[in-house]
Amino acid sequence: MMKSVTTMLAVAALTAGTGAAAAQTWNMATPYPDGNFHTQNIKMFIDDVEAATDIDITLHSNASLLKMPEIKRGVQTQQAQLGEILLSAYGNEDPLFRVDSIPFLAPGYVNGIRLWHLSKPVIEEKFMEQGLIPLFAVAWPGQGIYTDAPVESAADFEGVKFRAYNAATARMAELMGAVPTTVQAAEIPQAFATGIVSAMITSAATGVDSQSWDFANNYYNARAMNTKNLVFVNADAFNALSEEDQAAIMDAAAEAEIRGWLMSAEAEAATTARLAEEGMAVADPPAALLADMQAVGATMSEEWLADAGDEGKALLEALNAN
Ligand code: PCA
Repeated sequence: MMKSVTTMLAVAALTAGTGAAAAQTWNMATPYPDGNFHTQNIKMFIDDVEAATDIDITLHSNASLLKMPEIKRGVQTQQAQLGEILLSAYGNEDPLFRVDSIPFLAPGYVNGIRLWHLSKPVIEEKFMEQGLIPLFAVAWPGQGIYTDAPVESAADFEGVKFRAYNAATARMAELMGAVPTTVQAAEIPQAFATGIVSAMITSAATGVDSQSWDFANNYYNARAMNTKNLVFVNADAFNALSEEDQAAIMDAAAEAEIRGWLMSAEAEAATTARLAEEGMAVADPPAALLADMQAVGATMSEEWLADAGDEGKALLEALNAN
């Protein structure tokens, strides 16, 4: 008697386990806080996927499961099935991953979308080779400079401890005469409070996330570049899904990409206004600083081309063709 009940339960468990619609739980690791527009967009993506499939997705935002530099590896090893990264922070793996962080190469959303579409096939291929499938990419708002005291040109950054978030912003700081230190977004307030850095380049959105008015008086809205976040899924986890579930994820991703860029543009306006409301002096960069940053951008484009070879040359030619 006992035995047959056990057998029945075992059979039931096996049947449930092999059913295509079996509920499963996925984890998603992201680096940025809940109030950030990227995270809000990702929550809507998760809602869409959960509504269309039997997958339950637990979101671990604000680097709570994995720190940003660990997220790509964490998804490869299925510590999380889904992840979000700042693509350019992985720029040492491949020059194409960091092309969106070269100041003034493709500034603004329209250029940013062009650059994404032109670079996407190569980036996709490189992720696929690593067992990862890119789902969608969303740009940050334009990148500007935060300082405590007013500045006029790059000369004012000589020796200044400057917060960088990837190799490109570190190189930019260096070419401006500053001393870069890499600090993750979640650690910006502490880095300023403890004097590890006293200036940075980032978006108004990250300025609001880090309450930059507590440690900086000036925001120079240079709109130098719109570096992107990429959301991706572990390929084995994805390929194990039914075709319907795979299609539902791809549909939700396509929507999230379009919605995300619109949310980014809205966040750019709203968060720039918020910095001013909180008492920061928000202005365009002074002409001398802008010219210096553009010169730095031109140097970095050349350096990037030397690294990126024919693939890079073809990309920039396509970007500059009208
Ligand atoms: N925020 C991220 C990357 C670019 C941005 O606007 C950061 O500062 O880390």
